[in-house]
Amino acid sequence: MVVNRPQINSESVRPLWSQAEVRALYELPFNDLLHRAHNIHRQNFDPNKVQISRLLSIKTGGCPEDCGYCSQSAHHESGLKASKLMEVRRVIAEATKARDAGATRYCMGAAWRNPKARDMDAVVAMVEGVKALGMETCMTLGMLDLEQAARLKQAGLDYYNHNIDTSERYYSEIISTRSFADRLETLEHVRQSGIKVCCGGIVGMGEEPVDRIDMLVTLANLPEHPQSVPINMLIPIEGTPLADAKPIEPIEFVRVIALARIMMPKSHVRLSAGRTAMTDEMQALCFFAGANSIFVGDTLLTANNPGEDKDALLFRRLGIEPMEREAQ
Ligand code: SAM
Ligand code: DTB
Ligand code: SF4
Repeated sequence: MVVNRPQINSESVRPLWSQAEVRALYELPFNDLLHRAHNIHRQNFDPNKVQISRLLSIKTGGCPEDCGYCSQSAHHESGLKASKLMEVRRVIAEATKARDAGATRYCMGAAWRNPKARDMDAVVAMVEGVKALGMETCMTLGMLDLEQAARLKQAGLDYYNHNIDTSERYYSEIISTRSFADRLETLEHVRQSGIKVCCGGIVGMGEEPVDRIDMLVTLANLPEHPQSVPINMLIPIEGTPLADAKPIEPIEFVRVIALARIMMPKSHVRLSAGRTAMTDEMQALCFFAGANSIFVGDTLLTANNPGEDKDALLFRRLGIEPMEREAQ
């Protein structure tokens, strides 16, 4: 079956994706979908290079939001101990270790609904300090107003991570303390301030294929494609409402990666949370389908991640090399 690209929307230089068109892609025979995704991947990237990011939780737990998947929400009994904002010099010391181990991007995450005015000086000092190490910087701090986004841009922040997580339809099943529209608003502030957008979502939260498709349609139809698109596979956390969610079937997960690659050809597609539950073969299929970024290290923010030894071995077996840092 041939799936044609839609007409160019008169208001946009970029064709907009329709639900029907993406569904047709999603339902292609697996080999046809992968062939298509891999060709697009090769046209835009070196297929044997994967970008390496490292995460640090700079403020853990006690979050006022009620995201049903998250260990850090104060609404759930996950057993996680909450902590205060980390000291700037500790953050720089951790980033130095990550740089020396080969990471080119450092992502700092805080369990906040939004940063308070009193937090901004420390957060800005973290961006400046990590930047001075020669790394790309990324932060994920919850909602930002335009002024906060501009301040982070001025400090040298390269990326801001803010996920839409799922479809607009399914969003209220997962989170009740904010709306899908709130998410889009912060993304607009980030874009307006000139910071690159890192935006993706989670699959395996009991959603239907239509929700995965709608999520990707929203991402790919944003005014600009997010430069980075993290696709997380739910890590079920005990004590959270999604602890027993039905896992996504591995082949379905690879299909989501392939769609993200086809729909956002020049974006980095990150194989994010959930790799400890994936076989090497599943990850290899994801790289073939167009994933070209991962988080390394034993821990993500609070949950486990394959250690660096395991990833180094996987890269060797697949002939994959770390991608150099982008020219600034
Ligand atoms: N508080 C900020 C926010 O929500 O934007 C930043 C940190 S938050 C933990 C970053 C992202 O991690 C979430 O948007 C979600 O996509 C992902 N995430 C959190 N818990 C997860 C889990 N258990 N499994 C998979 N992804 C998860
Ligand atoms: C993203 O999309 N995934 C990362 C990063 N952005 C901040 C976070 C994954 C978190 C996994 C659960 C945890 O470690 O608590
Ligand atoms: Fe808070 Fe972010 Fe976790 Fe939601 S995902 S509970 S906003 S830390």
